[in-house]
Amino acid sequence: MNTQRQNPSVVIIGAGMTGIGLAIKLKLAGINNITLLEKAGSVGGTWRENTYPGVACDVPSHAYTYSFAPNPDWSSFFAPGHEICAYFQSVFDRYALAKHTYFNEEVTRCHYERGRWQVETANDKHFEADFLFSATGFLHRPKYPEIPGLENFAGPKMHSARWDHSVELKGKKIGVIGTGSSATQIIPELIDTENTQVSVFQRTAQWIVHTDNKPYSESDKAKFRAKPSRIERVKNLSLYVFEQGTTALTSQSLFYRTMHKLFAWNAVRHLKQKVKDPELRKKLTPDYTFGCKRVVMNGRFYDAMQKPNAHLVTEKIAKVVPNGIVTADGQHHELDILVMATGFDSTAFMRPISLEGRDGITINDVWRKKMVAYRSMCLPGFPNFFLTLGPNSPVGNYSVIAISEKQADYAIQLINAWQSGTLETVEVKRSALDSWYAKLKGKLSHTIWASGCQSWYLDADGDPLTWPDSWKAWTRMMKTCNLDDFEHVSVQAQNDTETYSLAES
Ligand code: NA7
Repeated sequence: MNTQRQNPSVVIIGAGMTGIGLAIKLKLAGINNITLLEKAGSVGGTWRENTYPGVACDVPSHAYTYSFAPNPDWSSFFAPGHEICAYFQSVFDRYALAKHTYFNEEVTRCHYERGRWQVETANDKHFEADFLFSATGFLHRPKYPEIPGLENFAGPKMHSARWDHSVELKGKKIGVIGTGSSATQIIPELIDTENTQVSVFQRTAQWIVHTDNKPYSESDKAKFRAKPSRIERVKNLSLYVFEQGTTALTSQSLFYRTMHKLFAWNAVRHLKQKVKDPELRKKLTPDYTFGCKRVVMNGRFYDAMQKPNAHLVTEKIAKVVPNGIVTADGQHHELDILVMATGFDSTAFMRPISLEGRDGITINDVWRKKMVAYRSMCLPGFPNFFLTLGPNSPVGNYSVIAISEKQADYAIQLINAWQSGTLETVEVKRSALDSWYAKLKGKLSHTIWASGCQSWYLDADGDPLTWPDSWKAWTRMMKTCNLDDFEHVSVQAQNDTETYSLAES
């Protein structure tokens, strides 16, 4: 191993789920010179920011857990947001990451100069590193609706990801725009709050898979503690179900086409069983293919929408006025509070951070035509830079923790290749990115996500930003690095007697 490269320095932007997991994976791989830069004052990323009533994960808790830190203490099958945030804090503490972390340090600019990454923050601090990781997540920039008059609303108005807990909800007329995963968690809570009237403005009906959120008793937790293999069983079974669901959205095989039909049939059956009023049922029935938008996992929304203080509005919103919303049919819906559960800008990725690679090339230059990254992580012109949860990394509804761990393992293989001198720098070839994406694109156009609905899975051209194949295919791809796809493979290293092997991790 090249002695100068034995102790690479690494900067990770973001101390959320991905940043924490990545720092730990690097430490476990013997890479200890790590700096985590976090813009907020605490860890947790999206789970710190989303504190709306009812916030919970839509992936089972034991499957939304780091492989190296199982948690016997989850309170329920789908854990609430605050508990997930506390879990990340506990893992952060257990692995002593505080000494690596700078809080309230918002990264504004990163540029590659003199063979290293120069990182600047809003506080005018400067960091330098051999490797740079963006771990900013992809659902962190709230998307506000563009509705005439929105700025004129006189009462409290808030995005689901910016919940204002000082706002009194009791006795209020509340409008909720949106019926996605966040909205369907918030709405039952608002409806069950004393004396509220809740108007739900639905633009598109959702496909909803019914989930029961079973609490874990103290005795369940004791059993998990006594026998960790029980946790593994629950985790593996949950992930298996998600894996099958994902394959049903991407595979063309008869078996999975049939499974896809069964998923859709089951969702319709659930809707029919739950919602008795035919008119309400019709309004809640989606008119596009199952899975085209991210499938909503929820067990309370349909019941809540049948309560007397729930009002489903499907007329298009025409404008917002100081005391409510006026719909296209001219009806005025009087409101005291307006909630915008309108999702996130899923295409921002690390932006607005200014990212400049070799020779001044910027992220906006490289993404001008298409937002793509080789294996969703590497960009030509950006040596020793890794994007986590980048374009085409969502594998259906699969656990993003599992995805981010595989990405960490993949990056570590490439860092090891750099350490050994096999790669002078870790920089993917443009041709490799183009041919990788060409193969992907061929498959993307046949997926459910490209079947004609609007969703946060799509880029500006309408191409899905998801992985178009199974979880198994994705893990196969991430297991090994094809070094021929990278620039600057060292001739000396190629001739070295000490051969470098890409170990499976
Ligand atoms: P989503 O899934 O993007 O849902 C946003 C919702 O807001 C969806 O129902 C949208 O309707 C609706 N929306 C957005 N803009 C408007 C306007 N202008 N007018 C009316 N309705 C609007 O965001 P979530 O926060 O629920 O979930 C994001 C992810 O977080 C989720 O997938 C999980 O992975 C966790 P549309 O369907 O576009 O017609």
